Amino acid sequence: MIYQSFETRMEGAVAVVMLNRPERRNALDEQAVEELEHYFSRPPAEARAIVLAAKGPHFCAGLDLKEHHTKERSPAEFMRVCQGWHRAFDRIQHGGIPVVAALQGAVVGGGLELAGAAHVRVGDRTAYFALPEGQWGIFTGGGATVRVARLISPNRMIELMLTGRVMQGEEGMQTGLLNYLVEPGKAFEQAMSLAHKIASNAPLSNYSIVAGINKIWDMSANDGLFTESLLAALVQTSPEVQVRLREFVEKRATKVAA
Ligand code: 1HE
Repeated sequence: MIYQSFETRMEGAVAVVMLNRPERRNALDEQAVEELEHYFSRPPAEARAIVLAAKGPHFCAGLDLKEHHTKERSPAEFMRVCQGWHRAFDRIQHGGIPVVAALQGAVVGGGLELAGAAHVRVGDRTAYFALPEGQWGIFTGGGATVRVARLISPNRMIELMLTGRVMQGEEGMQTGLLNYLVEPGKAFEQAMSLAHKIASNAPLSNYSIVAGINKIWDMSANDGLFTESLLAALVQTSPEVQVRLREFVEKRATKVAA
């Protein structure tokens, strides 16, 4: 399938999804969100990790404000728009394939919600984060109250939204939004390198890591521990474990090194 809002390609076992509307700062219109849902619902069978990146100096300016302005949606219509964003970003977060986001420039509003659905975030020093919805008299609708609040804390999210303050990369690191902060222009390279490393893990381990940990976070401790034991029972007894552990036993495996 050819997508209008992003380009896709494979680099080895890593799939690349590159937002490609830099002239609109990669703002997300309805079509873009539908396309993201379509892609992340059926990523290429050979993909073991996905890098989500964007062309141009900005990762994503969030909701397409021009489309929203033109369409003058009713409450029911916009509720459906939001639920479309939720479906798409749920596919990213819970699809079972690790997603590494490469961020530069504006990562704002729905752009931050999109980045928040990835599992690892690499920002370069041009990246900045904001939730400027208050300025337009709107609210988040792409999952920030759940994902961004969980990443940076509800308290920080409330303050960011009330003041419209912009958070820079260092603060992104301190608050847990970013996993890596790299020099300008280097986010994609770093994200690809991490994705190749991630892709070398056993797929079932990766599935449990990205789909399991977030799901278990929503459960009671009791349910979480039970679910962990079920996941571990499946993963630890899969045939691939025998092969990988034989390498360890026969002293052929790479050691954990400080
Ligand atoms: C857009 C959008 C957009 C740019 N929708 N068209 N998001 C925001 O509040 C971000 C609003 N945008 C900005 O603050 C700035 O555009 C940026 C900081 C992202 C980039 O600034 P700059 O100087 O590089 O570009 P620009 O000149 O402002 O924009 C270039 C073009 O992109 C221009 O169009 P042109 O036809 O005049 O060339 C802009 O109109 C267009 N553009 N951002 C549509 N967002 C599910 S709810 C989610 C809630 C939200 O996401 S609220 C949106 C938050």
